[in-house]
Amino acid sequence: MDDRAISNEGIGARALRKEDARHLRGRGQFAGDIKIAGMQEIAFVRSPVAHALITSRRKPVGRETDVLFAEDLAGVLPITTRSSIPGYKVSDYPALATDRVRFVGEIVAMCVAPTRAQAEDLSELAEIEYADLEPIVSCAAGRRADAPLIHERWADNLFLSTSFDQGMEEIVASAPVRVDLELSTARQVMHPMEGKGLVAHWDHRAGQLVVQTSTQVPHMIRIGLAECLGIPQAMIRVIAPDVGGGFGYKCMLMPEEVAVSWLALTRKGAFRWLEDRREHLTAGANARQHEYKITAYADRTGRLLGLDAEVAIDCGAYSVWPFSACLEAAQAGGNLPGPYDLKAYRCRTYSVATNKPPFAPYRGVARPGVCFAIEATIDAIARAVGREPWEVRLENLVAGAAMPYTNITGKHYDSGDYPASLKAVKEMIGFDRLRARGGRDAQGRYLGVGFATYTEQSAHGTKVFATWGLPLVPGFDQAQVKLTPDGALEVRAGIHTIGQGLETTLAQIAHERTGVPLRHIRVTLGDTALTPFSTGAYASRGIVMSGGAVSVAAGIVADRIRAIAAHLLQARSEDLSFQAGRIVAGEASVGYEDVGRAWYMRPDQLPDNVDRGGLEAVGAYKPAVDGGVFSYASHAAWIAVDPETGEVEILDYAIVEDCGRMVNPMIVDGQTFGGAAQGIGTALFEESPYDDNGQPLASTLIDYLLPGPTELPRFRIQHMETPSPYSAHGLKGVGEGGAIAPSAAIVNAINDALKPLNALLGQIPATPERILAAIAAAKPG
Ligand code: MCN
Ligand code: SMO
Repeated sequence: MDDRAISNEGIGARALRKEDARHLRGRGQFAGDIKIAGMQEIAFVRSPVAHALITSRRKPVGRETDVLFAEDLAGVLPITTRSSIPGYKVSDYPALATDRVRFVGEIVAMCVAPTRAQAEDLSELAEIEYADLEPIVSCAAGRRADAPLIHERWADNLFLSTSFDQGMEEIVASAPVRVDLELSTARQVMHPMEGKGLVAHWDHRAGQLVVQTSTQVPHMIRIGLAECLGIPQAMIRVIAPDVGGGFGYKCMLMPEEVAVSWLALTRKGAFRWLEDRREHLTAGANARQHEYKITAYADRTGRLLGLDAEVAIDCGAYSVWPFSACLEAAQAGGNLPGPYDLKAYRCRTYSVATNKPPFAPYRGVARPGVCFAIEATIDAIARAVGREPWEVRLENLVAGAAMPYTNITGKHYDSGDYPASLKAVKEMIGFDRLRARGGRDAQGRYLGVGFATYTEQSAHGTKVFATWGLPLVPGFDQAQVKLTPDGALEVRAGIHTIGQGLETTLAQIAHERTGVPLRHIRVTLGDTALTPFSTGAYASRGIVMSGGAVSVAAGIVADRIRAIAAHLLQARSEDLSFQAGRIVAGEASVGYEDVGRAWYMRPDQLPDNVDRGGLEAVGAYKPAVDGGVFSYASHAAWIAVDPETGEVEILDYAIVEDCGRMVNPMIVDGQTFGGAAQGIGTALFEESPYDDNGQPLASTLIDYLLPGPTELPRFRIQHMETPSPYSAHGLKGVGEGGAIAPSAAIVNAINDALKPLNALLGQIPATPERILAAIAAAKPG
């Protein structure tokens, strides 16, 4: 592959984002902006109780066709997520609850009216009676031997339990240092700026159900909808309009999508549902809630010898499609060893069904919890052996010289220098100066520094998903590139831009291969009728997978451009270069429009030896390794804790990051900062608690604290750029990374600050209450 940078618009350019022009002016088109004549709006009746039998339901008299119950949706199949892992239990997730509800917020009825307000009024008139069942609201309750069953056909409340054991026995007997930790992370909701929403209508001309849905994965949604509705995929067109953030929330098929699509299909009309913030907070899929019991073994210098862990995930009531309730635990078990060189590891995971909304992947998928857990463990070992945490961390990290390195859970770390990133971030935060400064500030606040290093697996292959039990999630992508008759370039890819900038970065890659100026490249994404297949934008796969596919397709078109230009210039095609928007041979040059005109309008003048493939090509791509390519970063936080109020202030935050070659360093910065902002939410603020009856306690943004600009530090970032040997252009993903480390770095910093008080925090978010409780519980040193 020709990788020479040919201009300042290609790979590596800080190009302005193409999508910003419309978004900054409020001219984007989101699901809420779509208007179709005669379109009706939907409101859902949702269960007010966590676990109950539905004993009766009655429609308001005269409005029977506008209020729909499960029995009305004849022939619609429940969302069923299968897994190839033995022991996994399938949960049938109905679009509308049939005879039983399993979480507060589960849909019981669908109401249709000309406006949302009228639909909501209607929803008050449906009469539904429930007979309460005992709710399960924690992992511990779900795992009790006498626990009531959430899915009556299951033998227990576990979606799955797994175990891994390699080399521990010897270590347990002989290790000189042992530390024990219990850690937990809160349940969270994802809060994209735009909630979920969709418009479904019947297109009479095409004879197709058209579903315009705010999604990260349009082609996957078509597969899932076809399955649930029992119609051929070709009868469905899924279009992703502008998407105001997804973060994982929009990478699954939702019951609302099935129900509203069914309406459009059967009534041949247009219908819309827009999630409101309260629905998102109380009924939307949840994320993050983990519990860890960890015992780590080390030598007297802090060298990690073995790790023994138990992880329980509060998975909610149903598996989401296609990722299942078990992806989180699979990722947790596989990633807990982190960036460290570990020779012995035991891990049991429990994916527990509870009476809460289903559990979905959220930016970082398990790794924010896992990073918090392993990094707290490293700091605990450092305390046990009396050394600085960064030193112990540094000595345990996989060394640069060991790359590529296959870790104990089989992850193939492809390239990079993890210790170098830690050393760099330690410099950047000014560690020695901060230590010399002492542990209190003028107001009496305790000061602390914390570090965290992680790997971010990106662009996982088909086998990786299969190992996680998900044979339906393939690891490859396709893209189409076409030179128009007037010399512009059209790029089409089935992935979608959800805020992460692919409209721009895919164009940069196409420019890199063809030399067509960026302003003449138009990128169309996320429409099953217009774009080749892609599984979509998730798992930090976009730039590697879709970028790779665009590179392949653009490479094919570039070769054909050269062949035609060579004829026009009477030069050898190897002697041509792309310069300043033209195709150049020595002193002579032609424009892309000359090539377009020659191929499309005057084929009679082209000699027979010119490639007949045309100026349009589909490229398919998967990286040279199936296990994904690994980005990594080290974060450092400097914080102050007020021992009177328990309040934390982030005084400085530094990141040293390596995602291989960066296509657009400005976007990589933005991705990392945005992720880190969400990570800070996880670390300090966000929590979706449930009471003993399974009622959600955070139903407004007053209860659920999202960090805003005033809570966020001015992030500082440095990049390392180690190209992956296994991906096109050496690219690695970066979309999730920023969110992974903040909890770890910040809680390590809090515990560093509170060391003089002997207080230790093992639960996030690190709210003032929890910090004061940790101080109160501290044993005098
Ligand atoms: N990029 C780059 N050079 C690299 C790597 C990435 O320029 N070497 C840029 C690309 O524009 C790419 C973006 O950074 O699109 C993110 O990279 P990648 O890791 O390939 O992630 P995806 O494109 O697959 O996007 C999904 C990813 C995930 S999984 C979540 S969750 C997430 C994230 O991206 N959700 C986001 N970032 C988000 N950003 C916004 N604004 N909104 C979301 O919902
Ligand atoms: S949670 Mo990201 O969509 O993989």
